Amino acid sequence: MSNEIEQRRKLILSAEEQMAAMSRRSLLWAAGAVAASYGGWRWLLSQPKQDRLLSPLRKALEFNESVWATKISNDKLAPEFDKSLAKEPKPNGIEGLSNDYDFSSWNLKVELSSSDKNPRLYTLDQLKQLPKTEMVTEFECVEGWSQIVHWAGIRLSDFIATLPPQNAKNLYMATPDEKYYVGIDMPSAMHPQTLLAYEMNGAPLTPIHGAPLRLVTALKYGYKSIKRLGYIRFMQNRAPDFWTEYQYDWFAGH
Ligand SMILES: Nc1nc2c(c(=O)[nH]1)N[C@H]1C(S)=C(S)[C@@H](COP(=O)(O)O)O[C@H]1N2
Ligand SMILES: [Mo]
Repeated sequence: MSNEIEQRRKLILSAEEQMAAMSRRSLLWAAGAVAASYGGWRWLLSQPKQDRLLSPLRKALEFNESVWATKISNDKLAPEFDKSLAKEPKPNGIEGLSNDYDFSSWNLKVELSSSDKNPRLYTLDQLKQLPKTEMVTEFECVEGWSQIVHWAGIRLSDFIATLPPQNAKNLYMATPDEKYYVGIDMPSAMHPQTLLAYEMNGAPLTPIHGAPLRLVTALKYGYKSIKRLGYIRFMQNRAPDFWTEYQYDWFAGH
C-alpha cells in the first residue's frame, strides 16, 4: 500500500476516533467541539490531501444514506454527452493493481452466494458475447474532479440475467487479489448505466484504468467503479467496501 493512502487512512481514522462517541444528531456541535478541544480544523487544514479528509466529514454533516437511496432508482438516468467531449480521466487509485499481475491468468469469478464453493469462471471473450453497450457519462471522483468519458462494455444487468435467479440484495466486487473491493446494492447493479466496461474512449482499457474489465457506474462516485474486476459475489448482507471502511458513504450517489 502506498504511503499516501496509508497517511490518508490515518487522518480519517484519527478524526473518526474523535467523533466516534458522538451521536449523529450532535454531529454539528461535535465538529465544533473537536475543533476547539484539539485545534482540530487548524490541524486538519495543515495536512496534505485535506479535501480527501474533509469531504467525508462534510458529507456526514450534510447528508445521510437514505437521501441517496431514494435518489437513485432505475427511473433516473445520468445525463449522457456527445462523444466529442470524452477524454481520458485522471488515472486515480492503484489499490489491487499490482504491476506484476499476469493478465493471461485473468477471468471473472462469480459466486452466487457467500457459501457458493463452485465459482463460475468467465473469459473476456465469453462476456463479450453479450450485447455491447456504450455510454458517454460524467465520471466524478469524490476528490473533486470529473471527466466525461465514453465507456463500452456489457450491462451488469444483462450479465446477471444470464445467471440462475436468486434473491441477493448486494454484490461484493473485488480485484483478483481482493486488495480493492466495493459493495453495490442490487438496484444499483441492475441500473442500465452500470456497465462491466472493457473499453474507454474507443480503445481497450489500459492497465491503469482497469484492464481487462472494470465496473463503471454513472450515478456513483468513482470509488465504486472498481478497476481490474476479478470477483463478483452475490450477498444478502451489505457487502464490504474499501473506502466505506474509512468513512466514505457506502451508497456513494452523487
Ligand atoms: N482496483 C481499484 N479500482 C479503483 C480504485 C483503486 O484504487 N483500485 N480507485 C477508485 C477511485 S477513487 C477512482 S476516482 C477511480 C479512478 O478511475 P480512473 O483511474 O480510471 O480514472 O477508480 C476507482 N477504482
Ligand atoms: Mo476517486
